[in-house]
Amino acid sequence: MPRVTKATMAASSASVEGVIGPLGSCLTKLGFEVYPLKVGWYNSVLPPSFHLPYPDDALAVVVLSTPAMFEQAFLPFLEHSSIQKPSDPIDQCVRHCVSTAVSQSFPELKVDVRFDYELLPSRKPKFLAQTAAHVSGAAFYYQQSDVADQPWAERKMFGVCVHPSFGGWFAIRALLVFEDVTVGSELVRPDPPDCVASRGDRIKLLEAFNFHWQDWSYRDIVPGRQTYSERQREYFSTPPAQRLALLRSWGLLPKEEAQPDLNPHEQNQANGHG
Ligand code: B12
Repeated sequence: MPRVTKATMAASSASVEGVIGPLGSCLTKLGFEVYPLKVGWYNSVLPPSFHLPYPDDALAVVVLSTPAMFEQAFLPFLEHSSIQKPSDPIDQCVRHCVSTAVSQSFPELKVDVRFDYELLPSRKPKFLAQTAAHVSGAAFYYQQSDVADQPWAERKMFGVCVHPSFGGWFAIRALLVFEDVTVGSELVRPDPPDCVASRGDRIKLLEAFNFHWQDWSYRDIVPGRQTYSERQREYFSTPPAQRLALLRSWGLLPKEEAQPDLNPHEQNQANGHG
């Protein structure tokens, strides 16, 4: 396992590769992707109430789960770890994978690890996952304002990110901020691939995400290189309260595991973080 210390970080003049390399080598094989960004790119598109409290040139990394995460990380995690009540099993797996990768690769660095489901005391999300994915170049965030002559009158439409390889078959899981790592002009802000370019397709995407998200058609707005397996689809289409029973029926949990309390995102939607 490659380890990065403050000393090696200084020697490599805090290279982005010095962070992305070790993180990627831990997390890619588990079905995650990692994308670097500068805190300033994120803060510059958000109002102060959502800002990360770090300098503009601090390095951050956004972590996505791809369709492979379910088979490569989640199912093995269930076999080797015991699920802790009350939190969601996928959240526990992601936390385990990301925290292990960070502590093993960067034992001496201060890293602020924020997960998609975590809230601040103000009840705001700890980071806006879609904004982070967009400014890192990982996945274009299609928002209402990206549609000219909107057909929805005054209605608020939630935006959605589309990944160039996985369409909507992915999730945005975590943001890591490397407080000790300052990045200079070597990191250039990439434009995310605009894979839903026409007004008509953007309308179709936002309507699918807002009005029919349960049928998952928004995920197929562009053809994905890989989508969720049958088993993964069955898991995510099962209401969260019944997922432990499903895992038990697959023989992946001992019989006596109790039901989890659900996080607010899941309570509202009864759907989970698929
Ligand atoms: C709260 C929440 C919900 C709430 C409210 C939704 C919302 N968007 O507000 C509810 C419960 C309704 C919900 C539902 C769902 N959600 Co939800 N949800 C979240 C959560 C936790 C926070 C979103 C939030 O509060 N945003 C705050 C608002 C104000 O942000 P905003 O609208 O983006 O506005 C900001 C930007 O516009 C930015 N901005 C301004 N100008 C510019 C310019 C640029 C260029 C950029 C980039 C940004 C930018 O400034 C604004 C803030 O001032 C995120 C995870 C996370 N931590 O971010 C997941 C998340 C958005 N949800 C997700 C999903 C998939 C869903 C569901 C399909 C259910 C599911 N889990 O399968 C449904 C579908 C939505 C629907 N039709 O109801 C995914 C979306 C993935 C994607 N591909 O985009 C996320 C990212 C979770 C994840 N782990 O991947 N969700």
